[in-house]
Amino acid sequence: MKITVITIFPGYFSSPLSAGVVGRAIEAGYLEIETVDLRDFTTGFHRQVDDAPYGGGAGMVMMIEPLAKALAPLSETVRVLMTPAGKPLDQEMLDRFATLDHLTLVCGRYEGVDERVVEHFIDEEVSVGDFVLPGGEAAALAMIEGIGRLIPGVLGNDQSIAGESFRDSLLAEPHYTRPADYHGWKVPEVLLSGDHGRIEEWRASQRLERTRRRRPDLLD
Ligand code: JCQ
Repeated sequence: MKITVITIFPGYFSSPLSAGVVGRAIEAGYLEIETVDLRDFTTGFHRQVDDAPYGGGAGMVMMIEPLAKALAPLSETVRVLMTPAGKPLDQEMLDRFATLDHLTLVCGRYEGVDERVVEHFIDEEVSVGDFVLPGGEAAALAMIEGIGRLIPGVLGNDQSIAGESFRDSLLAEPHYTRPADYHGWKVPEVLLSGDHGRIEEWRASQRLERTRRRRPDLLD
């Protein structure tokens, strides 16, 4: 799979994408990340990508010309704009994106992008949460990490993907490892019992109870 990222900060992605599961996925050739510097598509000495909004008001708007030039050759890909006004990202969307051959992520910033870019060059607008970032780079990185681990062969153990939070609309159960007693803080007895029926029953009830308390919206 290939992911093209359009950004004014192409260097932003190099260190996080060299680490961990996704770093290995890139090294092993499962995933290719191409960063495109939006300023390469500007004209003029100042390499300007933003301008004042028509109608007045605070802040700046990303101009159509550099984005149009960067996105035109990517019309065969699915083009996603990272924006707080987008559809909230969830595991189902990541599953779908992970099946694509080529995905393009556009990192928005300032007050937003000229709406004509969205109309003519963007397939989907995606948000990683109800908060505002200075730019879409961290949101794109979250997408890349979430997608990368789903590419067949990358994680090795499909069981760990099948059993995780959100896969069945439930939060994960609490986990424990050694020691069984840390200065008096004990691991739940059931996990030491060796009774796998009881253990799975306990885990299922913990997932349900946690979801009820923390994320009742997931149960609706
Ligand atoms: C992405 N959740 C938050 C900020 C405008 C395209 O327009 C804008 C993009 C940004 C950067 O992205 C986010 C974001 N998902 O803030 C303002």
